[in-house]
Amino acid sequence: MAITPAPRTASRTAPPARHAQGQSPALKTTRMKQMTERMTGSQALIRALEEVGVDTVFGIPGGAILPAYDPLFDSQKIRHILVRHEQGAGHAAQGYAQATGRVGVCMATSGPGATNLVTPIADAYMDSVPIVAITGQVASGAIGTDAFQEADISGITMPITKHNFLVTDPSEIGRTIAEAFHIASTGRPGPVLVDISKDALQNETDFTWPQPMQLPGYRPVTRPHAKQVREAARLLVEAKRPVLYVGGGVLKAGAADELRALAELTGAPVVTTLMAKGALPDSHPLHMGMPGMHGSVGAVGALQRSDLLVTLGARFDDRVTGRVDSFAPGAKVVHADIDPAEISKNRHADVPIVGDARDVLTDLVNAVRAEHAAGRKGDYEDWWRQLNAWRETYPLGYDQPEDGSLAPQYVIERIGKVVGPDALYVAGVGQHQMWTAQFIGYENPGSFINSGGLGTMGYAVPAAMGAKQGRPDTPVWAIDGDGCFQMTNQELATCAIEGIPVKVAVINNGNLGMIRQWQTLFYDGRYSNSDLQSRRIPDFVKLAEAYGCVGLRCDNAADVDATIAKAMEINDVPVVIDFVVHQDAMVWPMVAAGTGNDEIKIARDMAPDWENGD
Ligand SMILES: Cc1ncc(C[n+]2csc(CCOP(=O)(O)OP(=O)(O)O)c2C)c(N)n1
Ligand SMILES: [Mg+2]
Repeated sequence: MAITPAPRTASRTAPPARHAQGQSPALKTTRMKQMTERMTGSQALIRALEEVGVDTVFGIPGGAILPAYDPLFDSQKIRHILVRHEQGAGHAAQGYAQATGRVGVCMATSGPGATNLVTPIADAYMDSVPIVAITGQVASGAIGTDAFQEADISGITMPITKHNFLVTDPSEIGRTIAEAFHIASTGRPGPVLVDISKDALQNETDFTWPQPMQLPGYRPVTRPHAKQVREAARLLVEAKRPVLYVGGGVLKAGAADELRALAELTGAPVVTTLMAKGALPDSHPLHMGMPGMHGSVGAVGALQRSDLLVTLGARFDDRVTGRVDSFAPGAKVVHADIDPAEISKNRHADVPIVGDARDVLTDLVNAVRAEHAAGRKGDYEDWWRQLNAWRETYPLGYDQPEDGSLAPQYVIERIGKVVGPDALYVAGVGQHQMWTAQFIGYENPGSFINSGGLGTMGYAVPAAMGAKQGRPDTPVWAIDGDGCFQMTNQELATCAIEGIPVKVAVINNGNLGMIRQWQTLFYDGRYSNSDLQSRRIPDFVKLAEAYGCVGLRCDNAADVDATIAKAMEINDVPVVIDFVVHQDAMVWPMVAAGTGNDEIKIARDMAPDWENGD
């Protein structure tokens, strides 16, 4: 096999490179002597997981996977974290993967255990997160008979996994694990499911390691085409209004340093999507902010008026483009992505580049240098005059509630300031997620973890647990909504018992706030089923205490900093802060769903004056 991902050295601030596990065991075969030992399929599974470097598995046992839990009990290398719901195991594996750059692992039994993993698997697929999900399956002879706890999980997850396996022969377990980790972590990362029948776990086999992989059709292209890169560099120096449109692929490739080098070399403005926050420090002068539905006017305006989008590891998601037919109408497009299927999927690429973002950026920097050496340099002065005018006229901001109650944006802004940029921030889905993207201030790559593509409520607590398990020395703050928190807060029990001291700031507006915002704007204020009354029930402080955590409450601006500081002092148990905030705060700016980016509003019925600064 010739699948050799370019070895990476982690940059100072980036999470460790993502190939720590599953390093081409096939290649080692030629150099190392194979060892063979007689053992059960279950023992083979645990041994293979140890061999690929797994140190943590999140899961819950059940009948079909039970054989695997027996040798797992003896493993000196793998810590199993017993979660309270399999969805928690899946999101924890995602959080672990996002925080460390390594493959996250979750495990569940057949039927309901496996189907509870469907949401995190779909989430990992949408956000290209490398996880391996291991599920028990009913015995091979019973497959297809509607046996107790049978669900066709490989069929169910076919469209939401990068690849999946059904293993019924114990001799295939080792190789399958090697392949699963390799596929999850190379090329465009993603979830891989390994479903193993109970008899395959119970029966004996000759376990050999290393295992030669059999993936003849799988050869991700990582090296970009030199001619395409030169063409991109030529367009960049000729452009008058270029934008570096940066997506999560840049973070996954550990390419933040290379991005900064390209930005500073060219002087081109940068926008970072929700999945790319921190790829360039928010404070960097070339950073125009986040584009999209709740992006800054400067970032959205930059894309709309651009004459060249240099798209790096981004996928023209509808939340970024708005109506795609009116998106960046005057721009040529350079589109670099590791996944050829992304290129020209939503927007035609004039210059397609298939490759790893880090390699693309390195080559692009060299190609631009060559252009400069030949006397061709971009002149973006007029462009910056316009960009700066937008930035100065329409900074991100918010109003303080008139009744003296707490502004949710203020709480989040203060968490960012008091806790600082070296922490990891994990968000749920809703208004609080958008404010967490807008108001924390990210200075480091990988410091914001959230569910971007699928938008899964309930993501934050278990993902924060996984992130903290992966990076125990880093403070991990979940910023969650009261609605989201009620979906997965049972993992606080896991955190308390397993010694994973996350902080959870519940932005408690009492409502499904994002739903309420849409009902205010588009449904005449008819608040159908969006009022959770969660400032009354449940009592989040008591709930936290019931779970063995410290519970704090804060409902006024004067106490916000002290409450955050108090939470920072507690590091032996998880802390939950119930921030009781105003229910009518809204996320601005906003591009309403189904409209074009030019119709962005900075407040209700208020549009920016685009010509400002011309
Ligand atoms: C699992 C799931 N169900 C429903 C939704 C639709 N949805 C998106 S945001 C939202 C409200 C979230 O409420 P809360 O967690 O309180 O956050 P807030 O918007 O109030 O900050 C809902 C219901 C979703 N994204 N995910
Ligand atoms: Mg809410």
